[in-house]
Amino acid sequence: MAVDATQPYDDSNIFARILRGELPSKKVYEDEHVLAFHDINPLAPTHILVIPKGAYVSWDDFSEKASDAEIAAFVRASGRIAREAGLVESGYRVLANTGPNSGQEVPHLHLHVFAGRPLGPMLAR
Ligand code: DGP
Repeated sequence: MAVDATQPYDDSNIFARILRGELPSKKVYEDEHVLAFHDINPLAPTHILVIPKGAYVSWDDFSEKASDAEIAAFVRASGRIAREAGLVESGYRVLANTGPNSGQEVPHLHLHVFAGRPLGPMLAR
C-alpha cells in the first residue's frame, strides 16, 4: 500500500525491523547513522537501498527534521557506497520515493541506488 508521507513514524515497518536485527538483510555498508543493503526484489543488476538509522518516514521528514550530522552522513555514505561498488564510471541512478504519487511502499526513508545496465528513461512515458 502506498505510504502517506505525512503520517507519524511507525516503528513496526520492515526497515525498522531490519535495523533492530529482527529481520535479515544482505548488508553492503553500515556506520553510526546509515545502513545499506541489497533490495529483496532488485529492479537492476545492482539495486541497493540506503537508509538512515534514525526514525524518518520519508525524504520530506528527513530533510526537515534530521540533524546536519545525519544528513551529511547519509549523503556521504550514499556516494561512497556507489563509488566502492564501482558504479561511477558506468553510471547509476539514485531515487527516493516520497508519498502516494511516487509509489513509496515502506514508510522509512530509503534511497534506491540502481546500476549495472542502461536504466532507460527517468520516468515511464
Ligand atoms: P519503495 O516503493 O520506494 O517504498 O521501495 C521499497 C523497496 O523495498 C522495494 O524495492 C522492495 C524493498 N523491500 C521490501 N521489503 C524488503 C525486505 O524485507 N528486505 C529488503 N532487502 N528489501 C525489501
